[in-house]
Amino acid sequence: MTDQDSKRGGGSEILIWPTGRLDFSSGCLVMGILNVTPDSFSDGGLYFDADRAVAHGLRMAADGAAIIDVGAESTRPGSKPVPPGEQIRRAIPVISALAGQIKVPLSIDAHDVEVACAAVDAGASLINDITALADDRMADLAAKREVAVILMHMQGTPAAMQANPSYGDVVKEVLAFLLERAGKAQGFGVPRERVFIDPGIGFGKTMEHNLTLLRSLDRFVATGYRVLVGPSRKRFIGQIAGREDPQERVFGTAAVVAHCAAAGVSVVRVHDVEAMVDVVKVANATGQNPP
Ligand code: HH2
Repeated sequence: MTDQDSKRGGGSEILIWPTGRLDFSSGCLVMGILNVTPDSFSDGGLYFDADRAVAHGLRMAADGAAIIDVGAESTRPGSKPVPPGEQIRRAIPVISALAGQIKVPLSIDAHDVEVACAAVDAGASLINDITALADDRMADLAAKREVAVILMHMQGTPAAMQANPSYGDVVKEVLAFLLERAGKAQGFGVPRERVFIDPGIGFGKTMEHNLTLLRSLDRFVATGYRVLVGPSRKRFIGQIAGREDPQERVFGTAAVVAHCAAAGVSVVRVHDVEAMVDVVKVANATGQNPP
């Protein structure tokens, strides 16, 4: 492991696993968001049609996304669960089509094991689980099917998580939870380097909690696990910049993305791939973790 690796966490610069490959040698990478939903908080309905979703996925790959994260259920504050069968109906045709056309690893944003399993069958190489393997069957699936996992912290459930988020020490509690779940993943047989941890910006967190976590990213990176952060167009950015419309939060998102890259984060999950690929390239070159 080089010095640079230890700063960014996760071990060797190129991660190769049976179902995917990611090259971290230049620093932070961009994950493009593909929401095949009618109601996501910032792009709901735009890619609900499968053909439009596939076209957007191809566009993001051409724009430099290193991973494309397909989600079929909005988890915005106040959202209600979407039945697994409906998520499968939305996501799987899109994953199958993209898997047949591009080499960019695909991830499934799901916490239902049925959905994740169908996505892996269709060609997904990462499972992005906002419940961080709450379901043992998800941990077993990830291990047996040799995919990578993204473990996100959330306090409560999307329906009520923003009602009254409360922590004693937010960084300590989020870190302890993620380390426990990373241990669970490894206990089921997912190799350590295939485990990503994510503080879960906006998931049961006030603006102050989000900012405290973002200011403490070095402590997440220091765990040695690769860190993923999903700040894109989120409400705290709107509150700081005075932008009500999520689509107007692109510059604010860029500031957070540059901060993440400089802090040693391995992957940022974003909507605006073309712009954020530029941001990350420049931040990688000028920040604490130059190529
Ligand atoms: N944020 C969202 C969804 N999935 N996954 C991870 N690992 N980290 C995140 O921060 C994260 C996530 C919410 O954003 P979005 O998908 O744009 O909205 P919606 O849930 O309304 O579809």
